[in-house]
Amino acid sequence: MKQKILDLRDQALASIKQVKSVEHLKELEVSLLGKKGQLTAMLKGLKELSEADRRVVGKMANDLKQELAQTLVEKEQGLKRKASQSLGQEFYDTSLPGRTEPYGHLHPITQFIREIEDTFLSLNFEVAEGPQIEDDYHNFTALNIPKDHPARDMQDTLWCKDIPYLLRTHTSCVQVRYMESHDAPIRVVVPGRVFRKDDVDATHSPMFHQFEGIMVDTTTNLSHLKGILTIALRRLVNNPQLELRFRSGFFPFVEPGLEVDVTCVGCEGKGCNICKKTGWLELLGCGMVHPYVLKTVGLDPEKYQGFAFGAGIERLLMIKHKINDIRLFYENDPRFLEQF
Ligand code: FA5
Repeated sequence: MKQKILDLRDQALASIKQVKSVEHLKELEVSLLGKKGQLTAMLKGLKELSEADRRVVGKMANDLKQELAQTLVEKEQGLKRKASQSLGQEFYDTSLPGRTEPYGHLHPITQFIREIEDTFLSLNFEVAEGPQIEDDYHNFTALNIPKDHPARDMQDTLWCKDIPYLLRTHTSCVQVRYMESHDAPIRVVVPGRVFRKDDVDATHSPMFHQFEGIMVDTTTNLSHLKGILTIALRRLVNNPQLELRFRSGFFPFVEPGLEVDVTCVGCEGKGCNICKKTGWLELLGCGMVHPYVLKTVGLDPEKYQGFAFGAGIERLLMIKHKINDIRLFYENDPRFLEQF
């Protein structure tokens, strides 16, 4: 019996080695290990042996059964691998549904900058941009904020190390650059990134975006400023009833100067943490361009006058979509971004 098992092992392993297709392998498996297979027949014959022989021979037969089963599995994998290699490519199932990549889209701030540009283009403004790394002259001095003037403290500045440049604290420096290189009449809007050493909270970030508007002509006046701002802001937040509050404010580069607030998104004007209990959110600074600035850029203040404004883009988007924390714009959480 022992010899028979050894013979069967030699013959089975040799046959498995010679098989060339999975179909033949399956037939061989049945003839060896199936219900009527050779090894199964041998196992049935064990009962005729003495108990001592049965233990030894039984173990040999069971070991062989395991060895053959393992060899058959490996042979099958080898045959399949060879078949797919001979096709010259990995096997793939053409009936599976196709995989699609998730689509990306523009960040909500970029989308909104484009809406701002479209809105002002439709009001006959041009779009301009300027450098984010600025010099002291364009960010401060030309805007009537000389060195050591306390108004410099209104915008805590990030200065470059060892070189006389700074990260622009507002987009107003592009007013100066634009007027230096263009004659009146001027109508231009300037969206862009600005930087301040501000602490972070629900409505403040050290990096944020502003859009600056400037219009200069011989008769441009405050009523034009109020009209243009009201039309543009209502259109941008998609709310024809948006309430604007104009109150006086100080900026050295405008005279008179104004600040514009809109109803708080968090509480609809009742007072909450976002608006520091005032019911209003500060949105922008504006006013009539100071004669000093006009003179500095080479425009005659006796002939020309104009308005300028500078608004926080994130603040306006927060108002539009009732977003109560500015930090959401910078965290890049897809659950937030996918809503735009
Ligand atoms: C200015 O930056 C002036 N350059 C605006 C101006 C332009 C006045 C032209 C007159 C004529 P202010 O510092 O107030 O002003 O900032 C303007 C707006 O930017 C604010 O009303 C607010 O909406 C937004 N803002 C200011 N600081 C932050 C901040 N840290 N995070 C987010 N938004 C801010």
